[in-house]
Amino acid sequence: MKTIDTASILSQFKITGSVKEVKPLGQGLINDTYRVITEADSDPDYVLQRINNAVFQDVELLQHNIEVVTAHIRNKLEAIHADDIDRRVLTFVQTHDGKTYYRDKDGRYWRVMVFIADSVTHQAVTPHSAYDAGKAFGHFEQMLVDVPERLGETIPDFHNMELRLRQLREAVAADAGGRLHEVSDLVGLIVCDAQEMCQAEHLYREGRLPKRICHCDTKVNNMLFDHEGRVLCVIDLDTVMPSFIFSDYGDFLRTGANMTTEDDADLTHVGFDMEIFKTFTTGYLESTREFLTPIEVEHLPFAVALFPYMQCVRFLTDYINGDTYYKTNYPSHNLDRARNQWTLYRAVCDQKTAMTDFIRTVL
Ligand code: GN1
Ligand code: MG
Repeated sequence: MKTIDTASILSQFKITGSVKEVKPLGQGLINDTYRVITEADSDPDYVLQRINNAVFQDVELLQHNIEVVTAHIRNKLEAIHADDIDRRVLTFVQTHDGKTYYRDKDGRYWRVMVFIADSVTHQAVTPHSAYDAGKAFGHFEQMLVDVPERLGETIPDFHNMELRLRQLREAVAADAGGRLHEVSDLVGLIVCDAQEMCQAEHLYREGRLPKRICHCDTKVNNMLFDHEGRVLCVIDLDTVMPSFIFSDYGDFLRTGANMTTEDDADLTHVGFDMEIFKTFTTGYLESTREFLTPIEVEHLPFAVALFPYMQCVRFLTDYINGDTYYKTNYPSHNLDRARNQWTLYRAVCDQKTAMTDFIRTVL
């Protein structure tokens, strides 16, 4: 990788103070993120991020969405006189020509946010933090139900199951990585359930399911907590776009309620934690019950199954393509991820009735 002249990039932005150190931050699979530490305590630290424009091809639209959403949330927080607003919503730093991103001479895109002081991220959830996360991601959606303009999709059809299956079929047909013979069993299993897993797209076409502004990457590590364990703020806003609320609800449980990490190759570790399901669902419904429609509520258990299924399809597609999308650490990494997600999907399917019953009792 080419060395990055962070000083020259940072000089494009209206940051205050002088930079002491720039070091890598976080574990995202898509963007490259750095923490920028400034000399004086009176100056904030910053987060410098290279936007992966192979994944997010319309950076202008992406940053526009983020500007609209953060401004909308800030207005709402101001209206209720919330305290500590700068730690409850992200602040993007402008460039000297008034943009929230900078394109360097090599065509790479950069942006800078204020680092939220005294905040931590968690990689795993507890029943307690899952409740808080449910409330916070639900509240995030609730604050955005009345965004005054139509936002674009930063990755078109990002969580469209029909598209993801089409991409799998194309990968299978091309077999670019020469790996199809290793995975035909899993491809077969996926195909068997394909029809059922495309329900949301059907309902949408029939006009029975709305799209709303969703976060679309609701992992616990995409929220900041204070040192007392309270949620401060939802971060990683690249995928904020119109989607089915299933995205936020289902994708959180995909990582949060899996009893192990999404790439654990020992499938005996994979399982669906009903305790996490219950607390997350309780928090989520507290924030969203006012605006969710009966069809949305009824399909929440479907959403819990949809996301491991979809992520299995996405990892498997990338494996067959020869690992062109996700960062991998070893050759079978994407395949291990795909088998892990399939195992989780099966575990979730076994709990469908229990999930439906629980949601009924909450409501
Ligand atoms: C990617 O970079 P990260 O970890 O936030 C991906 C998600 C996947 C996830 C799987 C834009 O998110 O959709 O669920 O990896 N984001 C994009 O770990 O594709
Ligand atoms: Mg992330």
